[in-house]
Amino acid sequence: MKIGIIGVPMDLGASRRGVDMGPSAVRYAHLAARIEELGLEVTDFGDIDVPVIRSELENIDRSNFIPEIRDVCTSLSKKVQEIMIKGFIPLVIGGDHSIAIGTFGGVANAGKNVGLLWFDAHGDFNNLTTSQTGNPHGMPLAVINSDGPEDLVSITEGYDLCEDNIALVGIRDLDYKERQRLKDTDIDVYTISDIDRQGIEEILEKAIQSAGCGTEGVHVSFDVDVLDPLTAPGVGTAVPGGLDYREAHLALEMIAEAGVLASLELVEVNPILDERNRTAELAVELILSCLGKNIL
Ligand code: HAR
Ligand code: MN
Ligand code: MN
Ligand code: MN
Repeated sequence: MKIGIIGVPMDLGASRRGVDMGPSAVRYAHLAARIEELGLEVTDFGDIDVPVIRSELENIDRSNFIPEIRDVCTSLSKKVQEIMIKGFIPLVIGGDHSIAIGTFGGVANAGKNVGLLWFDAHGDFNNLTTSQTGNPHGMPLAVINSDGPEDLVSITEGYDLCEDNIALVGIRDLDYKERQRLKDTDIDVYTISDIDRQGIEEILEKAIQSAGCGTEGVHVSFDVDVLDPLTAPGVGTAVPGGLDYREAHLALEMIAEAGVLASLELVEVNPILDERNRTAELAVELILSCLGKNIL
């Protein structure tokens, strides 16, 4: 297995600044060396260029940055597609979750038939009309499912991802309209309360089966805010009551064990809010679990 790292230092899709520093924080937690220790080949392809925007953005509606997000996602999509065709498993490090549009665009264009496993506290299923914040990082799943600003939708267009092959895990914070929109789809939503009742193992079995059914593999998009903020304080948009340390590891270990991983993305690490880089260190550990690290 060859792993190709791509960093996307962009925070233009979120109100809170800082997730643009996520790729550095995760690299400084020894991402590449730790993957090599697993016996895998690693190439770091560096970062996607992201325009530098002045820092005083407090009152600016982030939907104004859709052209910049489109450009970043377009470059990312090309890079992901290119390395995937060369036989790498893309490992994309964000960045806010709007980069998922570019990552998935690349995976989709690389010619593999994949499903999508989305770990998140949020649904990321808004569009410009339903969003209460205008923040594009609350929209990428809707965009991938062909609803949203045309500039962004066009990046994943041409790939027919069936709603049946999308599974969300760990959800606990949906906006009112977003919730109804999700219910009107065939997307499988495994909420945190489903996990409370059935346990993470049973939920992952179902989610992997659901996302992967009839495909050649799954793309995993992991928003670190799916984790409990006590375990992962350095996240863009913290929501109490998330996955604990072992639940998150087990979920990713099960993906590795199922042998279905086509590509992996980890987003929303915010070093400004972190404590001594521990969320980035956890991010590295979780990536290792997803790439097949066993305890024994
Ligand atoms: N649903 C809210 C919104 O649309 C919050 C979205 C927060 N999104 C992320 N990514 N952190 O999951 O604004
Ligand atoms: Mn998200
Ligand atoms: Mn989220
Ligand atoms: Mn399904």
